[in-house]
Amino acid sequence: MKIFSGIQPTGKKHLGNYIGAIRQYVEGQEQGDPAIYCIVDLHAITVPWDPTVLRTNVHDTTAILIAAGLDPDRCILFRQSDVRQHTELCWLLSAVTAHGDLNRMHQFKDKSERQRELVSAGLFLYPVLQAADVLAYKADTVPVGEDQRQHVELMREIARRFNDRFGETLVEPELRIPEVGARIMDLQHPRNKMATTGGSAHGTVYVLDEPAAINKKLKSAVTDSGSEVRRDGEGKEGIANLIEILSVVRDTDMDSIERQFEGAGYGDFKGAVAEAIVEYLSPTRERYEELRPDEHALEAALAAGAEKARAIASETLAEVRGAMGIGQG
Ligand code: AQP
Repeated sequence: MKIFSGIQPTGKKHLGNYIGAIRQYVEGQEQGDPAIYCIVDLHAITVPWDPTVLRTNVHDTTAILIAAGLDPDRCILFRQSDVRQHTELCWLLSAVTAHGDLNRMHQFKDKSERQRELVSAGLFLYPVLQAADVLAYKADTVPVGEDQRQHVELMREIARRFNDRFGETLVEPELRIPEVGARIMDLQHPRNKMATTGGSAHGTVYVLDEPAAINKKLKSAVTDSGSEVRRDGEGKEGIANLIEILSVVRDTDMDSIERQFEGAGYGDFKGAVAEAIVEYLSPTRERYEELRPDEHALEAALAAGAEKARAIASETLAEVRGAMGIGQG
């Protein structure tokens, strides 16, 4: 089974990214043949960016992924812009992508509303580049959080349309969303997902947060005027989110968490969630501190990954170009 997933090089990955995606990447390393993970710097330029910061962020994200458990010898970990087949395939796939489909994408609507100066054509084409990322490797499975469901459905549609028009060439990938933790919510605004852009500072727990910062954010997490630690009922989004987080980080089911905290106050419950998150993230933060200074080693890992990725993607591109009548043939 070929696994593919991409992650943006926003230097500060948050708990939602970790639980929804990075945790699945590490598990996928055992099942993937191969498991391919891409740091998508070309996606990062669809909204305003600083060139120097972007390079730094790629290193930060690489170090976080390795610190979390990705082993560049057991998976293919690379930077998107190092494999030019992604951009070429994006253009080729744009020929079989409906403008109307791109117009319906929730992420485009949300992100374009937030742009003050320029809504770039790149932001509109973001899902086509994402389709190219996955389809270039003929991946069977795409592990992502719930927010990416619509984009994966679109890439399936693009693969189908390509195959109908040019013959069986591309693979329609399956979406893999975790049963628990597919949509971690902002601690201050529990009806909104925890997010890199548009999230609240106190409601977003970062993978690299120190224990004191995590405790403070959990202490001020929004709950409700009730007192019961349970996830169903009017206005329980905040508590439900904390139950879900605790369930993932402790690897226990949500019912037993509700039973354990029956009769306990919200203060004690939040304290337990904070402690569990600190314990969950600390090994990654500590390992990150060791890995991050050696940029040479990070670049070497990315370069080796890009070489392996290029070998696979170039084969697909040759088939796609041939099928479409592009180039010499
Ligand atoms: N709140 C979340 N809960 C569960 N999974 C999540 N993901 C994102 N937010 C949550 C998953 O993380 C992976 C990487 O996402 P990305 O590459 O889009 O990185 P990002 O830009 O840092 O993610 P955000 O927070 O979603 O930022 P915005 O909103 O600015 O784009 C994906 O698999 C995603 O599903």
